[in-house]
Amino acid sequence: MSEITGGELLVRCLVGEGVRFVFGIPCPEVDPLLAKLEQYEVRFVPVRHEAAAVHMAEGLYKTTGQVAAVLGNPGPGSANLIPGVITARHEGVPVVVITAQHRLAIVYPSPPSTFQGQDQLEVFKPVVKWSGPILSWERIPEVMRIAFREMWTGRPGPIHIEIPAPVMYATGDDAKVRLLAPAQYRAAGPRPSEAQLEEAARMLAGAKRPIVISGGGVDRAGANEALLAIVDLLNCPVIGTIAGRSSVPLDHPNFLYGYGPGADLARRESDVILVAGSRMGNLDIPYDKYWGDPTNQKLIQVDIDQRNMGVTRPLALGIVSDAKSALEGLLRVLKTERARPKGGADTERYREIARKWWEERFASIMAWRGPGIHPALAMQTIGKVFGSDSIYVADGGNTSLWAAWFLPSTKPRSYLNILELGMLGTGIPSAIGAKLGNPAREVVCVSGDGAAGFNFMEMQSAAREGLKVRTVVFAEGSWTMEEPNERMLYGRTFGTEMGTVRWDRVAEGLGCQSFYVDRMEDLEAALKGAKASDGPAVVCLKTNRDANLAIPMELGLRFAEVYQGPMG
Ligand SMILES: Cc1ncc(C[n+]2csc(CCOP(=O)(O)OP(=O)(O)O)c2C)c(N)n1
Ligand SMILES: [Mg+2]
Repeated sequence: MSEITGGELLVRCLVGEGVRFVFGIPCPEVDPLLAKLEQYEVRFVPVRHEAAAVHMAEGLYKTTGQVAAVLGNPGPGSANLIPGVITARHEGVPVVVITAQHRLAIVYPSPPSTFQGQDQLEVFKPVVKWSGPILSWERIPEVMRIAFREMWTGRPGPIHIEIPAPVMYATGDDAKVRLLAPAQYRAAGPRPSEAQLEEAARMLAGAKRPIVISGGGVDRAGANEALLAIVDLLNCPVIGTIAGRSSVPLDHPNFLYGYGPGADLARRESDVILVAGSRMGNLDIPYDKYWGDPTNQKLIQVDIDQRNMGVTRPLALGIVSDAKSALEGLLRVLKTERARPKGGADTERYREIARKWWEERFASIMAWRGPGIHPALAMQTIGKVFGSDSIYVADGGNTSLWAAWFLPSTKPRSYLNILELGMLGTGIPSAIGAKLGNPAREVVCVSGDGAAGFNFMEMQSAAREGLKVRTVVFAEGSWTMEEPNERMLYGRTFGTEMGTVRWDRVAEGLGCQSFYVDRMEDLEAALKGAKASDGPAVVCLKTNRDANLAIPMELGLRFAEVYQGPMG
């Protein structure tokens, strides 16, 4: 018989679920767990803010599918986790949130005398998928199973467990522990029925103008190949949603950018639309004017979550399933239905409209010769230096729009953005999480200077951990995205002026290599310098403020419709 602590038992449970990383700040209440991580080959990555710990877990998951755990001490550390946890909930990111707690004699309820007393279960309950305490050593494996089952039911998300210090320190007999492998206590799924697949295949095979819309869920489920095989089989247009930017290659011959007249026409003319892994939220402009008549247009939606079904567009067929098994099944049945590829004339027509429109919208930017640096042209240079094999993490307001338009096409799971909650500041920590999960790949964070300020201290975490993350801060000195409304309605700005920050100098103090660029002709060399750096590197890019403000009108209006509903 050997005695192990609650902390060690918890580590065993986490390892059994594939957890390889724990993010957080140490405290005595979790020391029994921290003391055992190395032995189980779990890497502890200390952070400078607990919310960033959750964003690191987010970057790791989005790029690899791996789940991580995050820690908060009783009171403040746990409170600090909350913004990260809310972001993860919105983004469908599974995370094991572990909050430490005092001995039960002084909490639940916490009297005013309890230092750092916070009844955390009540604080976390509304923001996680599931929350519960572990009140004895014996119940650790069982409660962890409940938590992991909840995490993987439907759309993944954060789950919360709380452990009072005495349970972490308690010991029990190793021999009495029976840990179950994931497949022994939960099942994969949900899966489509054969009847659903046949119905979907019939609709698509019989369609005159089928199109496919690919959302972020395609990336999460690893359904990219199956999706493209369906597109190739039907030879139909494919539109990527904003959140699903890396789910389809932007340079695929059937690709259509979703926010322009090419895709609008394709959506309007189509008789059967297959939507996979997307809620068709307001970012996907689900308004009638951009779609066909719903009485003639059949919509097939594949989503892991029943709650996302038919929310904005009426369905002909909803399939609650993980995208991979649904699309693989659909592909198989489509082949037996002898679906014929379309001639390609429609796709050509849409693409030509899209190409012309794009050229016109962005002509003035391409012709732009200063003064200073245009953020869009800077994005192009970043793409030129870092290429299509890198992982890109975009953060910020207008900066992230330029990134979406001008960074290159990427591999699946390789373009991260914050698209449901839109939490600024996730970029740098997410990039760190992405780098931990993909040590051999370049990870580049492009960030607005507002966004960068939230978690810039994590560049020091990157330096300490020896992680070669490259961060480019677009430092025009403003919360630019908030400016147009002020200017339009009040003829002046208020509060959007941010002041000047020399991010390169801050970065130097944090132990990073640093570069400052204020002339376009110096940018490429600085980026190459960052790429060659032996540790994390920061490029402070002084961009032209007016250029950052000048989003092409039509695109600006589309974004206004995201908030205000359809106009005109
Ligand atoms: C945490 C948080 N606070 C506020 C907002 C609202 N918001 C959206 S974009 C934006 C401006 C972002 O500025 P910056 O990161 O510098 O990018 P820029 O628009 O200047 O390119 C703000 C304040 C938000 N999305 N997240
Ligand atoms: Mg800015």
